[in-house]
Amino acid sequence: MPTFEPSGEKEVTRAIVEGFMRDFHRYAESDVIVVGGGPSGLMAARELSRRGVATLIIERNNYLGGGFWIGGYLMNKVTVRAPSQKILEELGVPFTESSRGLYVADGPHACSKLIAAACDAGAKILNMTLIDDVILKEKGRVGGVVVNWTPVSALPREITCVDPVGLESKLVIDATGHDAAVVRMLEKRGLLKVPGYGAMWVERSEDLVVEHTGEAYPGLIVTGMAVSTAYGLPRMGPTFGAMLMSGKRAADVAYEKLRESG
Ligand code: 48F
Repeated sequence: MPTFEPSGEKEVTRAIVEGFMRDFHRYAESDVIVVGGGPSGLMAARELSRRGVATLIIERNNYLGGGFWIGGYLMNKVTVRAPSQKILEELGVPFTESSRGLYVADGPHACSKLIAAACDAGAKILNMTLIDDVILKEKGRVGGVVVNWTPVSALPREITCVDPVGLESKLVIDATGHDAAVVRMLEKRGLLKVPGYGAMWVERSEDLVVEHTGEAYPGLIVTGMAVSTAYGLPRMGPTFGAMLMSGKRAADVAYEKLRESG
């Protein structure tokens, strides 16, 4: 039988508080904030982190992965169309070919590998955290986000008035899926017009989403299904290749912008 070291409750508590505070203090300012930890956001964060970019993922849920855990209709299989199976290979996700150029993998396996890849690359995660607003800096450029604990939003306003806090970054990536939460905040302020996503058409939507991935507003890059909402592009259903590729593209665009600005 193992004999455990004699750390007690207070040491456990201090370890958690100190670890959290160290990260929170450090990431009050990052190079890039990725809002949303689904497939596109995780991919973008992984690609940026592995290039040494300080990247913080903000996720409203306790868990990361968004819609990548399960495929369509609550079934545990996810699909990707060629050439995005190469990303599954890169992540070490097993898959089989279902029909020509269409590949299928287990959702939990694919999702956990992608989360691990983002963490291994050095991305930091702030979960149970909801975006409340954007920070607008010089010339109206997006310069970070305003956040609060997710549970605060579930409490009646009469009994809680918890001010949010601001986290600064050089760039923000909206990876919040169909919600396009950051884009919608700019719309609410009259700064963007958002058509919302169109009807399903998988053959068109994957190419279009990757093609339109990029800066939608100064300081704000859009990736994944948020692209479809932002530009009125067709939705694609339970196929994820474009999410992975769009995440990669968002990272490339962000990296280039960081380099340009020195
Ligand atoms: O929805 P989600 O998986 O977005 P995605 O990366 O991938 C879309 C696919 O899952 C699927 C599809 C195409 O295959 O149609 O839907 O574009 O992940 C979005 C993540 O963002 C979080 C949300 O909980 C999820 O994990 N999120 C959404 N709004 C907020 C947020 C918010 N306001 N603050 C923080 N996180």
